[in-house]
Amino acid sequence: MSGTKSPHGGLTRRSFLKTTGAAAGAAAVLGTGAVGLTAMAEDASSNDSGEKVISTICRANCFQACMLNAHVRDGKVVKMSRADYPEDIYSGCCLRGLAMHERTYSDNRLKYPLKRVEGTERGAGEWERISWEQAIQEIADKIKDIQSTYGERAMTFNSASGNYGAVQGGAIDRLAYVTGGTAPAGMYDFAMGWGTNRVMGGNVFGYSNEPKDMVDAQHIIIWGTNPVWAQPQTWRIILAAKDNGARLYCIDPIRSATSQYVDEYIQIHCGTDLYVTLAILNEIVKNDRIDVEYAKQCTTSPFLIREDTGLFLRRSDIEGGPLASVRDSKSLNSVGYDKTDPVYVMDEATGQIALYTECEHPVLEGEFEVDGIRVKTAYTALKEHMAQYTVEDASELSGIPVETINKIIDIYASGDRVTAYTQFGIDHYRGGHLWGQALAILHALTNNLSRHGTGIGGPGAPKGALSPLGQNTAMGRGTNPIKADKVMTSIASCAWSEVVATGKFRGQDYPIKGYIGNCDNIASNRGGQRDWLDKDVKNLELIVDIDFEMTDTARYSDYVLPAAFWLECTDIRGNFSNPYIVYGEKCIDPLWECKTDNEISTLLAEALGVGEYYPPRTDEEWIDICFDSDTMRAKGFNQERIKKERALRCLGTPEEPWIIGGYGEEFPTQSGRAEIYNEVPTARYDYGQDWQSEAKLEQFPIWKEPYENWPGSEAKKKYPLSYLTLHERGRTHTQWFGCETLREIDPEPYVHVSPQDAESRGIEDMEIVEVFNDRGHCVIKAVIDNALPEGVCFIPKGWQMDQFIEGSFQEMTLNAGDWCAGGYVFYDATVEIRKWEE
Ligand SMILES: Nc1nc2c(c(=O)[nH]1)N[C@H]1C(S)=C(S)[C@@H](COP(=O)(O)OP(=O)(O)OC[C@H]3O[C@@H](n4cnc5c(=O)[nH]c(N)nc54)[C@H](O)[C@@H]3O)O[C@H]1N2
Ligand SMILES: Nc1nc2c(c(=O)[nH]1)N[C@H]1C(S)=C(S)[C@@H](COP(=O)(O)OP(=O)(O)OC[C@H]3O[C@@H](n4cnc5c(=O)[nH]c(N)nc54)[C@H](O)[C@@H]3O)O[C@H]1N2
Ligand SMILES: [Mo]
Repeated sequence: MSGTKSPHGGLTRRSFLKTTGAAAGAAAVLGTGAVGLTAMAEDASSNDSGEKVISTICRANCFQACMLNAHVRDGKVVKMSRADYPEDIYSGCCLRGLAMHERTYSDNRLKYPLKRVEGTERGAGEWERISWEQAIQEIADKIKDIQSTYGERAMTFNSASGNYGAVQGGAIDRLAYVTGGTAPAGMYDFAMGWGTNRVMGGNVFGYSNEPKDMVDAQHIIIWGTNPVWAQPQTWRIILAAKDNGARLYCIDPIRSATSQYVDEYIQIHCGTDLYVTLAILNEIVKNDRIDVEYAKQCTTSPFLIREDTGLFLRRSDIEGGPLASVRDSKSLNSVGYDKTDPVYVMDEATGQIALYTECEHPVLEGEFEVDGIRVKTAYTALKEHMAQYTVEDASELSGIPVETINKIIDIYASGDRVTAYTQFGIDHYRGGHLWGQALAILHALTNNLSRHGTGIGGPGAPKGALSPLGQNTAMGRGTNPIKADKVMTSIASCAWSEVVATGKFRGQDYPIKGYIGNCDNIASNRGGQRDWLDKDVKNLELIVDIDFEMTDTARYSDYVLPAAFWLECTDIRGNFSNPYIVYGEKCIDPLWECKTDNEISTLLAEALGVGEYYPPRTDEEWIDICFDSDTMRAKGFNQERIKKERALRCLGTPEEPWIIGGYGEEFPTQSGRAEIYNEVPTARYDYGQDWQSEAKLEQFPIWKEPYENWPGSEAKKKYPLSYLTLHERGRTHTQWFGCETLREIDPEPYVHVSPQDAESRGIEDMEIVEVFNDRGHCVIKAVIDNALPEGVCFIPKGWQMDQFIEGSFQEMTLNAGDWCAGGYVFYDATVEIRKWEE
C-alpha cells in the first residue's frame, strides 16, 4: 500500500505532489495546446477548506480502470486528480479521466427525456421534451405491443461497453431476461481470445498474465497494438521493463506513437501477421528449437492423434466403454479431453502406449500403430502441417526482410523470457483468431507462457478479477437474481442487421422490430454504418437510446433518455489491466432530470408488468448481489471491504503476480495443458453461417486470407488503400467526442494519408478529401502523415457523424465478422481517397 489513500477526503501531502506531477507531466508530453489541463493540474495544489475529495473510478472501456479523486466544492465537482491503487505500478490517470468533471457539466449532456416530434423523420433532429412518466409509459406500451404482436424476441435489449460498472453497465440487458427478448452477443474484440482460448483456455479474455509481470521480460514484442494511445497505464509497465533491461520491438504497418519508443520497429503489410507467425512456428518446430521438456509435460504435443478420425486415441478406443467426450461437429459444443477418458501417449521407457495422466516420459515425435490404429503425435502432425509456411513466402507477403523474421525466430528460440504484448489490431481482421491460436502455440512450445516475464500480454490478465465480481450477476446472467421464467436469446452482433432485414434467423422466422440500448452507441461503433442508417432504422418500429449525450444512435432514435453520469452514481468494476476490482463512489446527485441506468431499467420493468421479478434495488443492493457468491466469500470480499479499501486484489499477490498455467498450476483447458491441436474446432457463434466448412480446417492454425485488407486482395484492385480506424488517445471509442479541453489537442477528425499517396492524388495537407468505397464515404480534412507507408491511411475512430463534413469514419468498414471467431473485422477494409468536389 502506498499509505496515502484516503477514500473520503483529507488528501495527504504526498498524494498531492503525485497528482500534480502526473497531470502536469501529461500536459507537458502533449506539448502546446493542453492549456486547460495544465491549469487544472496547478489548481490541484490549492486545497481550500471545505473541499471534499471522493475516490471514484473511470468506467470507460479502455481497459485501464483508473482510480480518480473527484474534488467536490459546494456540491460541484471542480476537478479530477489521480487516486492511487494499492500498488504504485497500477496507479495512473489520463487526460480523459482528468476531464471527467468537464464531461459531467458539458453543454452536450442530455438533460430531459426527449421524444422525436411526431411526423418528423428519424434523424431530422426535432425533439420534444417529455416527462419521465410519459416516456416510461409510452416506451413500455410500445415494447409490450411489439412483443405481443411479433413475439417476445422481437424486442432487442442491448448493453454494450460504454460503462464497465457492474450495476449500471448491464442495466438494459437485464430486461431481456425478464421479458424474453433478444440481446446482441458481444463481438467487438473477441476474435483474438477465441484463438488463444483454443490453446490456453481462459476463455476470450483470459489469456494474459498479470501486466506487471512484464517487468521481468527480456524481450517484449509489441504486436498489433498501440499502448501509448490505447493503454497508457500498461505502457508505463512496458517502460519499467525497458528500464529493467528488456528489449522492445513493435510490429505494425504504421509508425505508431508506440513505435517511436521501441528498440526496433518492424514494418509489416496489413493483414499478414498470421502468415508471418505461421512461418516462425514452422521454423521453430522444423528445427526443434522448442523447450522439449516443457512441450512433453505441459502441452499436448505428445498426445496421439488417430490417422483415420483425426481424434485423439483414448482409453475408450482401446478398452471399450463409453466415450466420455463430446464429439459433435454440428453444434458449437466444444470438444476436449475428458479426464475420465484420457488420451494416450507413447511411453519412452516401455515403447508402449500409456495414459498421459500416468506417463512420466512420453515420446514427443513419431508415427505408430496401436491395435491396428495408425497414430502420430500431435507434435509430429504439427510439424507436417506447418511445413507449407516458409519464411521466404512470409517475407514476400509481409514485406518484412527474411533476416528480420529469422531474428524473431532466434529470440523465441533463445530461451530468453519473451512477452508478446498485443491487443486488437490483428483481431480486427478475418482470421484474427488464428493469429491468436498460432501465437499461443509458439509461446507454449518455447515455454513462453507460464514463466515470469513471458506470456501473451493484453487485456484480461485478471480473468478472475472479472469472474468473481459477478459482473454478469448484476447484468442478469450467471447466478441470476432475476427469477423470471423467460429465455433470453442472443444473436451475434454481426448477424443482427441481417435478421432485422430478413426476419429470419438460422432459417427460422425471427422478426425483430424494436431496439433499446444503454452504454452503447451501436450506430457509430458497429461496422458498416450505412446498414444502420439505410436498413435498421427503416426496419425497426421502435428505437430507444439511453445515454449522456446526443450520439449517432440517439440522433436516430424515437426516444432518448438521459442517464446519470459516472460521478452521479455508485458502481464497482472488474478490470482488464490489473487484478483488482475497484469501487466508484457517487460524488454528486444526478444532474437535471437524469436518472441512473439502474433506475431507468427498473421503471421500465415495472411499466412492462414484470416488476415482481425485478424489485427496485439501490446501487448498493446490486453491489451486494455481486458479492453474493462462493468465490467472493472465499476471498473474504464484500461491499464493506471494498468501500473501505477501494480496490481488492482478486488474483496473485503483489509479490507473486498472477500467471496463467504458472507456479506448477494447470492451464484452464480440459487437458490442463496448453493444447496445440484441436480435435473438432468450433465457431464461437452459430448464426446460420456455414462455419463448419471453415472450422474443420482449423485443427492447427492455418493461413486464412483477410476479406479485403491484405496485399493479394481483390478489393485492393478497386480500392487500393488499407483503411484503419485507430483507437485515439483523446477518446474512448465514441466518448469524450465533445470534450472542449481535449479538442484543444485534437480539434476535429482528419484522415491521415502517406506523403506518397497524397502526392499521387494531388492532395495538399489540410485539404478536404473524400474517403470512400462501395459501402459509404466520409468527407474530411486530410493530414499528410510521415508515419504512414504508401498504401495505408487511417481515421482515428470515435467522432460522431455531425463532426464530419459528410458521412463518417464508420461507413466504409464491414458489418461482418469472421465466420468462426465472430469478431468484427473493423480493420479489414480498403478505400480510395480523392479531392472533394461538391
Ligand atoms: N484512448 C483509447 N484507449 C482505448 C480505446 C479507445 O477507444 N481509446 N479502446 C479500448 C478498446 S475496447 C480496445 S479494443 C483497445 C484497442 O487497443 P489497440 O489494439 O492497441 O488499439 P488500436 O488503435 O486498434 O491499435 C492497433 C495497432 O495495430 C496496428 N495494426 C493495424 N493493422 C495491423 C496489422 O495488420 N498488423 C499489425 N501488426 N498491426 C496492425 C495499428 O496500426 C495500431 O497501431 O484499446 C482500448 N483503449
Ligand atoms: N471502425 C471501428 N469501429 C470500432 C472499433 C474499431 O477499432 N474501428 N473498435 C470496436 C471496439 S474494440 C469496441 S470495444 C467498440 C466499443 O463500442 P461501445 O461499447 O459502443 O463503446 P463507447 O462508444 O465507449 O460507448 C457507447 C456509449 O455508451 C455511453 N455510456 C457510457 N457510460 C454510460 C452509462 O453509464 N450509461 C449510459 N446509459 N450510457 C453510457 C457513451 O456515452 C457512448 O455513447 O467499438 C468498436 N468499433
Ligand atoms: Mo474493444
